[in-house]
Amino acid sequence: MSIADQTNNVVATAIPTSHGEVWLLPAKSDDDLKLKPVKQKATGVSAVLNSFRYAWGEAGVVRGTLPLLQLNQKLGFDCPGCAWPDSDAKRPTFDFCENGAKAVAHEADSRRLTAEFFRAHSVSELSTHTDFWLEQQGRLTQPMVLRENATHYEPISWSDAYALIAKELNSLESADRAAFYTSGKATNEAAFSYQLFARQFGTNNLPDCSNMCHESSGRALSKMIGIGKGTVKLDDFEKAELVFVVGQNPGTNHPRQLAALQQAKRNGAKIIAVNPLPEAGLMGFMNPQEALGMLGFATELTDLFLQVKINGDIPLFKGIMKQMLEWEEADPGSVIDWDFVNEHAAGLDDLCADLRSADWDTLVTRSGVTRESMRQAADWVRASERIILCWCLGVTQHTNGTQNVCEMLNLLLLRGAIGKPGAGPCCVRGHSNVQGDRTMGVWEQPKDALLDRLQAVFEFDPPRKHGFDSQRAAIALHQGELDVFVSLGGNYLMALPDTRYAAEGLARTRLNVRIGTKLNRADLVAGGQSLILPCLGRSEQDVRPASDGTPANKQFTSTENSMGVIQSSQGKLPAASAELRNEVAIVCEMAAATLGDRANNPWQDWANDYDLIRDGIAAVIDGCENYNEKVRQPGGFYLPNAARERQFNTSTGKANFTINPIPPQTIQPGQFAMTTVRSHDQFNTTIYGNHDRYRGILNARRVVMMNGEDMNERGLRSRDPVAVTSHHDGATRTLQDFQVVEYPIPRQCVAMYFPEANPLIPMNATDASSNCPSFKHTVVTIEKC
Ligand SMILES: Nc1nc2c(c(=O)[nH]1)N[C@H]1C(S)=C(S)[C@@H](COP(=O)(O)OP(=O)(O)OC[C@H]3O[C@@H](n4cnc5c(=O)[nH]c(N)nc54)[C@H](O)[C@@H]3O)O[C@H]1N2
Ligand SMILES: Nc1nc2c(c(=O)[nH]1)N[C@H]1C(S)=C(S)[C@@H](COP(=O)(O)OP(=O)(O)OC[C@H]3O[C@@H](n4cnc5c(=O)[nH]c(N)nc54)[C@H](O)[C@@H]3O)O[C@H]1N2
Ligand SMILES: [Mo]
Repeated sequence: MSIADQTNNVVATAIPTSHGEVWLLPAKSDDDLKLKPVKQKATGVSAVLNSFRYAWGEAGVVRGTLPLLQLNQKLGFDCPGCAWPDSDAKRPTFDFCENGAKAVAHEADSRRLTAEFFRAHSVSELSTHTDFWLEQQGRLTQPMVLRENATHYEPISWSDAYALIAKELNSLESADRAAFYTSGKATNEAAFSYQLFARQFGTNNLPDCSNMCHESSGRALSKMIGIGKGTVKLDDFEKAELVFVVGQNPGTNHPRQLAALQQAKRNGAKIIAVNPLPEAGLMGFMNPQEALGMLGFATELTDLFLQVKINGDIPLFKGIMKQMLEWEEADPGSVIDWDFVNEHAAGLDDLCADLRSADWDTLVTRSGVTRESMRQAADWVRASERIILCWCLGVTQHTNGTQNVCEMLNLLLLRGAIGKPGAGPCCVRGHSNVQGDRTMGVWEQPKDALLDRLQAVFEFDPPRKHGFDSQRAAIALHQGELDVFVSLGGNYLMALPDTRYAAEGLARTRLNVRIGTKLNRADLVAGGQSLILPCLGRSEQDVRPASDGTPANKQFTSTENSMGVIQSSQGKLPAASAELRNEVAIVCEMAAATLGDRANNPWQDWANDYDLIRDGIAAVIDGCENYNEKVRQPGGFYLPNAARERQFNTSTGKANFTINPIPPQTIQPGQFAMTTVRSHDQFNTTIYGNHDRYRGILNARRVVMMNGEDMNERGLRSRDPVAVTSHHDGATRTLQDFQVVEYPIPRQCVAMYFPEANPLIPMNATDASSNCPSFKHTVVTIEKC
């Protein structure tokens, strides 16, 4: 099939590279869509069965069960799934969820990608398969190289691979012509070593996945409470009176959070969910840890479901606060926590003026939520001292993502709901160590304090110029400003907006390097040369050579969860291949080969003894003093968090209220706001299967979820084939061959799956403050085809 046959008004199907034509979406859709009713509750016995079915299917009974029992245990290993914390107290034997089990089984996979496999399939041929198929081929087993103009990957030794990287990096005319991407699974030791290596090499080009994820949360929290993290701990859920869950699908993406919500509920808390979709996990929950759950009795979770329109969160929260202000003005002292506000907060007058000037009709139409529902929410807020606010991507991935978070935080501050038991912001992170990577210095905009410490400890001049984040690196690649692109894990290509643009950029480098466990499409879109460096997974033993060369040095790593707890993680399974190395060792060996005696730390020793790296962390990172000792405590330790103690290290020394305007109306009649979501069978770009069980969408991912009345107006029925066209800044992008599915979503809103929808998302629609791409709001039109 040639490109010309397929590109007829369709974006991102295939691009030419020096290694052949590379498909960005599978050439043909083989979906056999089945629809079932949308589920009203999450987990229960089917989830447990699914965990084991999946684990045994991919990994075999022994290799599949063993790691499940080690998961999230003190002295076990940290789940490579999400960043939800573990209990500080005793942990249940089965402390994992269906999707954590899938992540582990995916890693414990018994299939292997050997040199024969790469000999048998050209890069171009591999690219005709789905992302699901690519990862299904098994674990990478040895370093592979795609040489200049070659069509196939071939084996390369570790030392030759490092020599190639060193040669390319050291021949760059400027260190800023290289970029070092991090995906949030990287452990603290890997992340600390990686940022140090990049900076010793001479650049702050350290884009990371959090640029596309919670960057908006970090910006908002820093501005308002002086720390870019949430403040609640797990046991705060037991004490809360009211919990908001905004723009989040915990039943799929953070299933263990449901147990915390259930506990809150049993202790009398009310739960308010804010989402355009009635997600199963928000509505009801059957705890698989409990016999009752096994028998099928669900706890109803949500007391009030506020079905906002896509990007209707600011008008909604403004409405709730406007109502609160009206009550406060009628009965002073009855709503606002004046003790907190007078002592700890700044800027209330401006917020009040903003709320007074907001117009009720606009708030209601723009949010899609009735005034009665806003009044109900306001009433519960007024009646609660202890309020927790949880949120995730539904609010952060907008052009006004930072303001979305700010507006919600205003509500917490009005009630003084921070820095006391049972209250505060709970920024629910994504990747299992995305928070830790930032703590360790992976940031393209480092603070001077961090660079000063690196300078003092490692005796070099760190670059001071800020580097590229994920979106800016994509633009730099496209403009030919980057020659070497290194990825510590992840799938930068498919994670970015505008897949075609991203691919064209990546194909312009001289060298791409990716450290990973499995093959993905990012390995197929290569510039001049490409290296795949295979690494161990979290669940696997890591034995490094001792000083006499014998393999005796058992290593462990550490991670930080969503609530600022750092703990150790040590795998128990035998390595998938004897050739595999931990990504920590790979980073250190890359640094040793590239920097030679330009670095004052012994990189090769660091590669074999991670205690040395942890000594470096202790010397540089705040709160990590005595890191080696503290991280060995069972259950780990909490990082300091001043906002938790009501000390706000902001510009005013207080918690700052902020003003956040209602976003401009962008959807014209006939258009839709399109959001992208994860299905129940994926971890980001890793697709485990084609079912989205809770949403009742089976066997297919190329779908568009749409309101029934919108479908009737267009004469559409479920399963009809449609083309979706996005509109931004005068440019259009079209995807054909999708199927429409009737779904209980607000009118003029549609949802599609990430990453299939990414070719539609413009690269230049980002948040003004965080630069996070607008993955949750793209203007589209939909035509029957
Ligand atoms: N099993 C599994 N676990 C995961 C992941 C995974 O892919 N699979 N990914 C991990 C990562 S990296 C992350 S960052 C997290 C992601 O966790 P989530 O943020 O839960 O992930 P999404 O599927 O993107 O879901 C976004 C939610 O926001 C809602 N939403 C969409 N637009 C809007 C809006 O405008 N306003 C509001 N209020 N809501 C909106 C959607 O309906 C959906 O429920 O999960 C982590 N955990
Ligand atoms: N449209 C749309 N786009 C989005 C989003 C969205 O909601 N909508 N979400 C964004 C978000 S929140 C994120 S975090 C990004 C995700 O972006 P990334 O973090 O870049 O992508 P992942 O899909 O998590 O990476 C999967 C790959 O990681 C590798 N891997 C797995 N385990 C390991 C390991 O232990 N070590 C190493 N070195 N590699 C490993 C495997 O090779 C696998 O193929 O996508 C972003 N893109
Ligand atoms: Mo994420």
